[in-house]
Amino acid sequence: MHKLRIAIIDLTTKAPTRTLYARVMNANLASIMPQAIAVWCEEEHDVTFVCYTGFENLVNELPDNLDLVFIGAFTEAAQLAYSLSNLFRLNGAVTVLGGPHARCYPQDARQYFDYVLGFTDKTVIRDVLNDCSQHRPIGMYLFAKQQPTTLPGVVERWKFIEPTLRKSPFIKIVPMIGSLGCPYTCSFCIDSVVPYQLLELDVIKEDLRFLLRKFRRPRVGWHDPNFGVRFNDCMETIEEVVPPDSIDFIAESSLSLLSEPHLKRLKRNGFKAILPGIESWYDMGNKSKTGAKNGMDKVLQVSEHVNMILRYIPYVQTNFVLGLDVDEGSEPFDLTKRFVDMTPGAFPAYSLLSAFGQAAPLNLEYQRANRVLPFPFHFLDNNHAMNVKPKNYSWADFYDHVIDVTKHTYSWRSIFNRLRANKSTIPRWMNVVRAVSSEGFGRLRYYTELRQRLDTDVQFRDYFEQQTNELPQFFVDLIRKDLGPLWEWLPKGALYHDPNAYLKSEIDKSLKTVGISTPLQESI
Ligand code: B12
Ligand code: SF4
Repeated sequence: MHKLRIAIIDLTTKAPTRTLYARVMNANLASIMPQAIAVWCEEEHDVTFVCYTGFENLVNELPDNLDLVFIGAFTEAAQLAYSLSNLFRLNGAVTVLGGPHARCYPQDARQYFDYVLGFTDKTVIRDVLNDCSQHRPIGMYLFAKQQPTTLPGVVERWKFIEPTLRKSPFIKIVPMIGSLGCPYTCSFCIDSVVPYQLLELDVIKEDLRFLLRKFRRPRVGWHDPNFGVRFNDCMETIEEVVPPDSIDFIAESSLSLLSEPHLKRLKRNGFKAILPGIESWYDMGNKSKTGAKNGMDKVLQVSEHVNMILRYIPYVQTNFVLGLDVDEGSEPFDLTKRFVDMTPGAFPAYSLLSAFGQAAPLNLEYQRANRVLPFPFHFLDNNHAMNVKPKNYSWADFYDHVIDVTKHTYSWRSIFNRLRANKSTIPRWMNVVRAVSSEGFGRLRYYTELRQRLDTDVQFRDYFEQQTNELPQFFVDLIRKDLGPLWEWLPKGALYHDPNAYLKSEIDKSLKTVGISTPLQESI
């Protein structure tokens, strides 16, 4: 096989940007897989790797005679990825999409890429490299049967991590991963059906030793879907090679794993930020270790628990999902407000219920009930659109409640309470910045605008009520503005997708197993 000229692009943002927050943070959102794929490709080919943070001019940064371009994208970056694929294909390259968007919406992505990859291991990548040919108009969908059992560690990925972190002026977070999948089964989550597996502990040890040599005080962000499921194994690994509290660690973990003895050990080992998911006051009791407790009882228990976590870990972000089917009336929102008041040190992060294509089996239920709206992918970042019609609220009611809880959370009173409750400098000011930036004040402005339009803009309301599929001009204008010069490369039709593609592909699969040929056979 001749040497291929390969580009690998990791999209950490959905559009070009110039904001200060993006300058400071976007390089810290880099994914592990694009770096891993770069390691695998470089064994035999020429690789140019770019982590796109919204500031780069990709045409200038990449060679112009590329054979193959890999793009890693979240769904929010799908329109950006489609534009880039179009541009590279016109310049003669073959294109490959991987990452959350490819896993969730393969049917749609195949229209714009030659290959779309689901679970990806070295064999899948080798298959792409060996074939490396155009597949148009419909790309090939390739996937491994399961998550990879091994991934290149920091030492091997360093060549790609270093230039990425150079883009971040102050905070530099090295991405690491110790496990894949999750033993819990939260119905809305992409990992609810992926078996838990620990990755090689020896690789992790070697990586941690390496980072201690590279930095005076390294910062590591664990990308495990749920860090610490095999708690003793993870902590023993760290304790064996890292002197107490000499690396700052950040991790997403569930409340059920954060008992007081575990927190003492996390503190001793330098864990500085933890992001537990609370999700709902009426559901997911096993995850938060609240069992059958619901409503105010759960608020009391979780608040006490989070306040205890804050005695050991300086930065805590609590994650909530708004609009779940178990929610009804103002109570869930009022309870969240109570929680914010009772737990002033934690930063609450809200996600609007989103059905990311075929991420979770639960999405089939939404699609069967015709509750999934075709909002362009660009808005599917858990905030700019909720693509599942709420079960127990009208849209206007729902947004009234969302505005209410957002106002309360980012009020000056709550900002001040958070500032007072936190003692360390970075957490204190990080919380203030997040509240007054696009995340707090910005979202409030955006939700207020949506809410007003629901009253005043007929086309807008009809779209939300599924009376029309024609995208309101408001959304088209936002995407055009965000994409800037890349709008020109957005393929025709790429603002629209079939919100029920997952359901159709499942029906097709079941028809195939009984031997009936249907016009849907070309879909996955
Ligand atoms: C760690 C994590 C983060 C971290 C790190 C992000 C990062 N860049 O990797 C942080 C906290 C920064 C983060 C932020 C966000 N996240 Co997040 N995050 C996760 C989490 C928990 C684990 C993902 C992970 O790394 N898994 C380990 C890797 C190895 O496995 P994998 O993701 O399954 O990837 C496999 C394949 O997809 C493929 N692959 C992956 N990438 C690539 C790239 C290429 C080029 C190729 C070929 C293949 C490939 O190979 C892997 C092995 O099989 C998942 C939930 C979950 N349980 O998976 C959510 C998840 C990915 N996040 C999600 C979202 C929505 C977000 C945010 C938009 C949230 C927000 N509102 O800010 C931001 C976006 C950040 C950004 N643009 O970079 C969604 C994505 C849904 C979607 N379709 O887009 C998920 C699925 C959670 C959910 N809601 O269900 N996240
Ligand atoms: S605990 Fe977290 S990672 Fe595990 S299934 Fe639930 S939401 Fe997903």
